[in-house]
Amino acid sequence: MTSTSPTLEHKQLCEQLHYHCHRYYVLDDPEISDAEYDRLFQRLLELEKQLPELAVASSPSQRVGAPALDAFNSVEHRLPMLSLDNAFSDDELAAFDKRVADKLAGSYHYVCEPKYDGIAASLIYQRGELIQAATRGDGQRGEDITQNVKTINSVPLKLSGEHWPDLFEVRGEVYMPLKGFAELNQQALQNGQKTFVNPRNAAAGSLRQLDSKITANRPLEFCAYSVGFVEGAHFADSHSSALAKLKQWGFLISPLLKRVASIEQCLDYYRELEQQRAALAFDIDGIVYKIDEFELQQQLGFVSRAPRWAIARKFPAQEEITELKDVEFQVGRTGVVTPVAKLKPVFVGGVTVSNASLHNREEIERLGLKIGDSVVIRRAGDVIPKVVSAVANKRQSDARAIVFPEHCPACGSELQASDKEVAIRCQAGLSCPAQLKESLRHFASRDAMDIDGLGEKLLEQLVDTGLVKGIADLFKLEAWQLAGLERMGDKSANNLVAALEKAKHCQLERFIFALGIREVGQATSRNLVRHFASLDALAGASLDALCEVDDVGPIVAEHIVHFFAQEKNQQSIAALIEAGLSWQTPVSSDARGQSLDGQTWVLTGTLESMPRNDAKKLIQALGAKVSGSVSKNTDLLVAGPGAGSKLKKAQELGIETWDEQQFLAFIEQQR
Ligand code: D41
Repeated sequence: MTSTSPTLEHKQLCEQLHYHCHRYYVLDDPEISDAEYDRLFQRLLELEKQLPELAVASSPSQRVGAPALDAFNSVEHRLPMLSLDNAFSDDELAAFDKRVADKLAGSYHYVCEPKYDGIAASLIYQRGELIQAATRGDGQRGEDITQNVKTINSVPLKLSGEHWPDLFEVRGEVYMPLKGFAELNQQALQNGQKTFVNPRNAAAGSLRQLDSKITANRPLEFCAYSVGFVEGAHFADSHSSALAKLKQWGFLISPLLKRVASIEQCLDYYRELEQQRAALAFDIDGIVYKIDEFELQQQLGFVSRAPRWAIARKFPAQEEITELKDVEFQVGRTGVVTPVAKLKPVFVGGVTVSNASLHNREEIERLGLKIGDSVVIRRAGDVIPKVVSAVANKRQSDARAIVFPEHCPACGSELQASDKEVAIRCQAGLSCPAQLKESLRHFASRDAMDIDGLGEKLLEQLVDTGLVKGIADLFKLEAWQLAGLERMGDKSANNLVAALEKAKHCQLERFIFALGIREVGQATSRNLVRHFASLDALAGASLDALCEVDDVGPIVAEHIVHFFAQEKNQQSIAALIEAGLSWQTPVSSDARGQSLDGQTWVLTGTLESMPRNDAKKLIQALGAKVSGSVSKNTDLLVAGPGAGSKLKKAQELGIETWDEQQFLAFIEQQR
């Protein structure tokens, strides 16, 4: 029997763990299960416990963190870490390109890359092992954060491949992906700790920990964007080829890089990325353009602290400061009273914002807000604007406390705080005009009963004039009553009556969604119909029976039972049926052309012929799931114009991809 020596076993384990860590964190394509990885890792720790000399600096065990430091050492950068000049408009970018063209004799290329919104860092590798990591600091000197950087899973502790220089520096950005950021803040909330304002602050705070065991639990990533000093082999003639080498050696390189030959293409890239920005997994604050050829970079040289061969084109800011002028209290569909910040209008994330959600009383207390404060507003992508903090030491003496109402601002009934949740609710149900309006709005919305012409202003009038006191009253409206309302002519009145008539014949799953049962969204409604097939069966279902439905847990089940147990809801449904509402249960997908049961499709880019949501419904109606991200389990990707990283990933994974024409042709066949 042969037994491997502990040293050899340790070496093999290190190699396996480096390999699988790279596959998981850099390539996003693991080969082994998490459990298997953990088993290898535990074995490594066991060996190092027996023979502590095996725990060398490049061992994967170093990723769990080291003993806490008293302070960070200061380190001097061998080559200064330069800053980037900014261009805030197309004109400024064109002026930059003109300066470049004037200085260079022949043609040149640009590499376009997203500007990650994180913390710049310098990593030094000797004989292929990470020996030091530092912050950028003032560009001349930074802080030694080696222990912290070692905990970042996408940083190779040992390089793969070959022919790396003996000693060299890799520069890049440490950042926190949005998903990890959301989870971290969620945890902080649950533990009663302070949340981070944005992913950038969270990344900075995580890197600044003297105890690297804390950093090890923070979801950080490192994306390499340039090479600093190099000793030994010269390995590239251009920025793009240097990055390609870094990729081979195990670094995460932005998947969105593009090499282009003209400033027009640089502008196109900006527009493309601006479109994709909201869907990216991480925050970016602009685009960086770099001259690709190293020789030309050298010819261009530097001005003070910034290279003449690179520039950052900034996106509109996602955070701005403005004044909190007042706080209003809105009553939602389920009676929850939400404080809403009324702001001095401010341009942020590409739109003018004058309202922002404040969530609940706890949030206001956490932020320590008063009316009159200067507040930081954040609007990322298409997310609802949020007040993220009050600007400390800018408070005026006349700032007023925010007082929570004791009575519903819409119906005057007494508000109640439940002990199970933070929310404060109006208990009046549909007799509260605010709840009635919100319920009607939800009922009529596109994804629910899809009643055309029943806009917000009209609903307001219908409730305020008393024409509609319950949802079923909608179907009793007559054209002459409608025509008497503001901004309603005979034609729109007739159209609305026709739309209501049409809506009477609906699908059961839409009707269930339209009822507005708490936490029952479109997907759950669909699953409920698949399972129970009729409204009566659903209304009579027990908690246990409900829990058997896909995606339904005890809480949702409870909401459903509670909803159907309430007499006023039973009356509402009876009144709707009385008013002529009827529905068909869905035709099983087998009855039509091809069934997509069990398949997972992904939609990306914009579709020209229909909103993406409609395409989603068509696919779901055929039995497939529609997922937001491409993985090995994806069966097919439909890519419209502007498709980016998802398309690329699908191609890399060899997943079948259709353009819009192919998709439309397929849908046509199914009809
Ligand atoms: O993604 C970034 N934040 C990023 C930052 C990037 N993609 N490229 C960068 N390139 C440079 C030069 C051209 C100076 C090598 C940078 C930065 N600098 C940078 N980050 C912070 C200061 C400068």
